[in-house]
This record gives sequence, C-alpha cells and structure tokens, in this order.
Amino acid sequence: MSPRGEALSINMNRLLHKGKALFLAYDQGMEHGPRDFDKKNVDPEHVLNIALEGGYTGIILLPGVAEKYYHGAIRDIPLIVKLNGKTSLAKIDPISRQFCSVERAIKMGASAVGYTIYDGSPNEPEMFKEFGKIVEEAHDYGIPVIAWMYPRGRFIKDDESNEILAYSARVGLELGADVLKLKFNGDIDNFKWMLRCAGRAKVVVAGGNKTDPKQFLNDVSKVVSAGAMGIAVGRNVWQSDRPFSISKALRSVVIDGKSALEASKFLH
Ligand code: FBP
Repeated sequence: MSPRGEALSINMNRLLHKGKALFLAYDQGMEHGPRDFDKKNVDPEHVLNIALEGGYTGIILLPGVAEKYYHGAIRDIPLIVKLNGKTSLAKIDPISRQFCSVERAIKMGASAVGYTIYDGSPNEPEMFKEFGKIVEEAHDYGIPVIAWMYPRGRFIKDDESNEILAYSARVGLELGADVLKLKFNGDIDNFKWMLRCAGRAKVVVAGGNKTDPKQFLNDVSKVVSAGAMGIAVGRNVWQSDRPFSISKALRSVVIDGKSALEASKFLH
C-alpha cells in the first residue's frame, strides 16, 4: 500500500533494457577508499559520463555523490541509491548501517534503493531488521530494493563456497528483496542452483577486483545465459584503460545476448 493507502506495484522496468540490467557501481570510495582510484576516476563526473556514454541501465551511488552530481543529462540514467555503507577502517564484526532514508533517496531521484547485508555476521539481526523496514518503505513508494548479499564475518569460513552462496540467495528472497546482488564463484551449475534458491527475486552478479577483460566477459556471458538478470559492475569498468570499450562489450553480452567471443571485438 502507498502512504495514501492505495496498492502499488513495484516498478522494475525503469532499471532495465530489453529486460536486462547493466548497473555501474560507484560506492567503492567509501567501501575501499581512494586506493581504488586514479586521477581520472576519482572524479564522479568522469564515472557518470562512462555510465551515460556506456549505456548503463542504472548507476549505483551513495547519497553524498548522488546529491552533488546526479544532475543534468546524467538523470537519463536511472539512479540506485545505496542506503548503507561502511569503510574498510573499522576492524569490527561486519555491519553496515543505514544512513540515508528511502524518502531522501526518492527526493534525489532514485528509481531503486540498495542495501548491503553481511549475512552470517554476528550483527546480522540488526541488518535484517533495518532491511525489513526499508523494503516496507520502498514498496510503499513502488520502487524496488536491491540487496547486496555478502556473507561475511568470523563464522563464514569461505564466503564463496557453493553452499554459502546458495544460502545467501535464499536469505535475500526470504527478506523480501526484489533484486539480489550475488557473487559468481565460477561454478555454473551451482550458479543455476543459486538462481533456483533466489526464486522470484531477480539476480545481478557483482564484478569484483579488476580482472582480464576477456575472462570477465566470459563469466558475464555464462551467468546471463544461465538466467541472471544482469550485472552490477564497478572496478572492471572504471579502472580499465578503455572503459568505453569494455562497456560496449558488456552491453552487447548482457543486453544484446551476444557471445563473449563476438563481444570481444569491442575490446580491440
Ligand atoms: P565492483 O564491481 O567494483 O566489485 O563493485 C561491486 C561492489 O558490490 C560495490 O558496490 C561495493 O563497493 C564493492 O563491490 C564491495 O566490495 P567488497 O567485496 O570489498 O565489500
């Protein structure tokens, strides 16, 4: 129900092109710090321009950058505001608290909101509670919620094991997320099982550290063919020497359904 009482459906279409998602993530300045940046990509305008020229279907920002930079032509790209975040400085049990409301994100122009959940952390209950409230509020406004499902903490021995990844997929569904951002560990059969566990929640795959572009395209092609709705990528694009070329290649795989081999022509 909306704040006025009428039922609203969740509008995901604004974030998709041909039913697929190509999201550019740029929240690493808080999560990892400026060590991820060089003189070019430290400037949000540069990365927002990659998102615009590269034909991304969504840009993921924290509220500070969104408020100061999501203006003008860039507003053609749907905005996804991350409502929580943490630095890599505090060596405590993983927890990421909300510091932006759904309402504030909507005022910035958000078409969706995002939230990281460290499932398995001793602080999991706090994040679950906060996330539940976010889902309720966002759905009142008819916008989707994306959950970064990142199992982490002293009880998680291997955050990329098949079992833990599939567990995260199910937890995200149970918590009410519309889209789950999950990692791919290279085991495509397990990835298909993760999709089954995610049920009607859609899945986008996280990028990770910058890697060989051809290998990255291969992985993207595999997960999209298996049924992922798309990807949410950051460093593999804006840390690249040729961010526009890799963007074209990713778009042709994710949106146009081309093979990794066909798409690799954009890399030359
Ligand atoms: P990348 O493609 O650069 O890995 O970005 C995806 C992302 O989920 C970001 O949204 C977030 O800042 C980062 O990864 C979190 O990474 P970590 O695994 O270090 O927590």
